[in-house]
Amino acid sequence: MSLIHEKLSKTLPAYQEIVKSLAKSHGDKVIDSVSVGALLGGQRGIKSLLCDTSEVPADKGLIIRGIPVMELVDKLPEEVMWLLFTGELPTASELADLQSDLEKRRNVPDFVWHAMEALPKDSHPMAVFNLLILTLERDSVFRKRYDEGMGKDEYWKAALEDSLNLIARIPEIAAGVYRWRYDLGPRIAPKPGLDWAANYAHMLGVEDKDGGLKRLMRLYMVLHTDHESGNVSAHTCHCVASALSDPYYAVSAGLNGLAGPLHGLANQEVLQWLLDVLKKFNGNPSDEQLDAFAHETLSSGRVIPGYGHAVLRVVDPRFTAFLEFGKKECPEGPVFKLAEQVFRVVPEILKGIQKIKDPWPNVDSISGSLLHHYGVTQPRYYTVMFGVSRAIGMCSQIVMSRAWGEPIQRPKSISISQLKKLAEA
Ligand code: NMX
Ligand code: MLT
Repeated sequence: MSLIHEKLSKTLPAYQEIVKSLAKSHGDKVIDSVSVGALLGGQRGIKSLLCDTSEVPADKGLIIRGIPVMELVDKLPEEVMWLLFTGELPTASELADLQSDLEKRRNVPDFVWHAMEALPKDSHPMAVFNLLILTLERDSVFRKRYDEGMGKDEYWKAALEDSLNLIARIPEIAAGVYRWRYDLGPRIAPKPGLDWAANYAHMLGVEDKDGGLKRLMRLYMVLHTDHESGNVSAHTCHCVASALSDPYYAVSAGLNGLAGPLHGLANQEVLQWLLDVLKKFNGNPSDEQLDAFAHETLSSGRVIPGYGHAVLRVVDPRFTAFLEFGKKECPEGPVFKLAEQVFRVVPEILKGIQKIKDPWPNVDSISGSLLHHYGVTQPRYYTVMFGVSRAIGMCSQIVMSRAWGEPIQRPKSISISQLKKLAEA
């Protein structure tokens, strides 16, 4: 048994007892209410989900298991993975055990590549990536064990098996999509001994002379792992997994939500927007030119991608982490410099628009400028990278939910006329 199994076997069963006793002793206690505005406004702010892996206070941003994300920027994604699953950072031997466990599990079956090669080349990389994750469902341990009649207290163990297999294989799948989609030549095999994120960078096959892409990928994979459970991808994943669909179904479903332009696809939209600016002004613009370009975008009815957030009301700390990385690693890169300039110009414009609640940059406003600097120049691929990392958070949330025994989700809907009646009563 790997150390992560051992550790969770000791800690997870207790959650079910806590939840059972809360339901028994406080089942009728009201912790929130639903206003008409909240119902019509995308359920914003209603406390109706459980998530132990991370939290996102509006005035602070991402905190993973009690640790602010800015304190995790020098960690490896595998360390943050251990933290998400167990609630603690790993010791050196726990980290080594997890890394060797992932290495043993990472062989991608041939049928995955056959499925990829059957698709039209101009498919969106996110559609290809999500579909390939779904093909792995064939080997789901959770589904197999469910069919054999496993008991409820075994659910989290089977979900953990699928999660580890999925996380082990996902960088190779994502890199395979990149090389196939952009005709970059044969797939590149993982390199034994390289850490998870560096191996992903290696398998992309992008020239990485000074190891900058590997350093960026480690940070990128840490920053995107989790963002509590109300965001579209995590929320979707929870809902699907609550029907006891296995982690492959649930993560693939969550990633389909990530592919929307208001969520994870915003990183693609941002880079495209930045490249449009550079093209229009034949290089980096003046602040006045950039201001005019942003106003043009807004007056055409579009959003400024990478700005605003459903929860945050401050600069996203994940943005700050990338900004600091860029200032150190590529301060003169033209796209990075433009992303910095947008940060200086755009919040002032958005602050002047009353309906916008958060004028500040989110993680997507800058990530692509760094990828572009290191030679990953195809914006339509960027959300796949977000997805590789977010799969870790989604899997940790699935395992937690199966451990505390989350039942099938089934909120109640009402019709517009019923809402009108209730509102006017
Ligand atoms: N540019 C223009 N308009 C905006 C922006 C923006 N960046 N942000 C919000 N608004 C508008 C929004 O469209 C809405 O307009 P309307 O009432 O006409 O529909 C109004 O301001 C109120 O929106 P908020 O309550 O401030 O934001 P909400 O919680 O509804 O949405 C986002 C949050 C993130 C969807 C929104 O800020 C947005 O569309 N931002 C740009 C896309 C983006 O960067 N998404 C990535 C989010 C992070 N992620 O990785 O998932
Ligand atoms: C995320 O990382 O999921 C995004 O910032 C969106 C969100 O939290 O709503």
